[in-house]
Parts: sequence; structure tokens; C-alpha cells
Amino acid sequence: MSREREKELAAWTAVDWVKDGMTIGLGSGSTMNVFIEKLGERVQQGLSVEAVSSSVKSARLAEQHGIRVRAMEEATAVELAVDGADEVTTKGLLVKGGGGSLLREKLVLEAAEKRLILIDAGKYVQAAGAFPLPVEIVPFAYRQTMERIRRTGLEPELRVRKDEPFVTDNGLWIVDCQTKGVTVNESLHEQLKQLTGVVETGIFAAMADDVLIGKTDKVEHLTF
Ligand code: ABF
Repeated sequence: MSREREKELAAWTAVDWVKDGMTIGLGSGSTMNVFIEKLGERVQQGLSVEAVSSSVKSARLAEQHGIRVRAMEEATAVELAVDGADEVTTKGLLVKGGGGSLLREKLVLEAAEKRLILIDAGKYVQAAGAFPLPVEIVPFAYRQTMERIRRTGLEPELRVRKDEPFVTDNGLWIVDCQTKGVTVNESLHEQLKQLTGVVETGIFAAMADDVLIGKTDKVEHLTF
């Protein structure tokens, strides 16, 4: 089965988790795009929800599909946050940020009472590290910041789009770090967060309560 079909299975299953009156935290990425479109259909059928979003892109898509989006600052409670991921380990650690929204994604997940992660089967791994670790940094003095990151054993590469540095919704830059055998865990996250110039990492430890994995003919539900 294609990865797209696996994402669709996970996203469609997740829509059933949304109950009337909830405030939903929306993540970002292609799996979330499928979730948002499907949730929009339910809203058209009468489901009453509102959303907060981890990216401008997801907010726009939600509004296009008739979902009321509020500013994160106005939300009093986020009952359920739904998001994608680039890797999910058997211990429930996530690597996120391939889409460049990791800082706001982490803020939305931290605010939520329940966190649901949607992936296609290929993202479920024994240990993280195959996916280059995204790290959000301040543009000023970025070369020195990259050198500080190198001292952890990672090899950072500035994310570039159309020959320009990729700029996040927060006006910051992203480096994608080849892990080169460095263990990707909470300790590495803490080590990176100490570095001047580093704002946030794509290591999301203990931030998934439930994971839906789209598989060939079913959706596997893991709880952490
Ligand atoms: C987002 O989901 C990002 O953190 C991550 O990069 C992305 C995975 O995207 P996709 O669903 O397109 O594979 O939350």
C-alpha cells in the first residue's frame, strides 16, 4: 500500500477522536493536511469544534475547510492535539520538524490535554536517527551556532529553499543535522538546548500519548 494511503487511513481514523465542543490543536505536514480536510467535512456535517494551529499553513487550510481557528493566546484549553511526525520510536520519542514548524508544534503539544500522533508505517522505528534532526536556530551568528552544534557530534546543514535560508513562521532558521551515530534522545535535546543560538530541537520526548500507524490493511493504535 502507498505511504499516502497509510497516511489517509491514520488521518481518517483520527477524525473520529474529535468530539463536539473540543478545541483541537492542529499540527502540520501532509498527514495533517488529510486530517484537516476530513475534519472540515465533519464540520460541514455539523460537528462543532474550533482549532488552534502550529503553522500558518495549517491554519489557512483549516479556515478554507470551514474550521474556526483561534489564536493560540486565546485558547483556554486544548483538549486534543493531533500532529504528524518524521520518526516515532518504540519508546514513544518523536522526531519532528521536517516541515519546519517544530517550535509551534511543540508549544501546541505542550498545551494539550491529550496528544495524538499520526504516521505511516515506515516512520515507526526502533531508534531515531535516520532522519536528519531539525534544530531551529537564530539567524544571527548562525555559523558559530552550527559550530557549537558540531561539537555534540551532529553534522548540521542549513536548510535552504530556492537558494535562500528557509525561514520559519517565527522568523528563525532551521539546520538539519546528520546524526552520525549520536543517540537521539532527551539527553541530546537538553545538550542542544544549552547551546547559545539554539531555540528548539526536533526531539519530542514524552510528548505522544497515542500514536496511530497507518498500515496496509489496518490502523495500529499505540499508547505511551
Ligand atoms: C509535522 O509532520 C512535522 O513535524 C513533520 O515533519 C511532519 C511529517 O509530515 P508528513 O505527515 O508530511 O510525513 O508535524
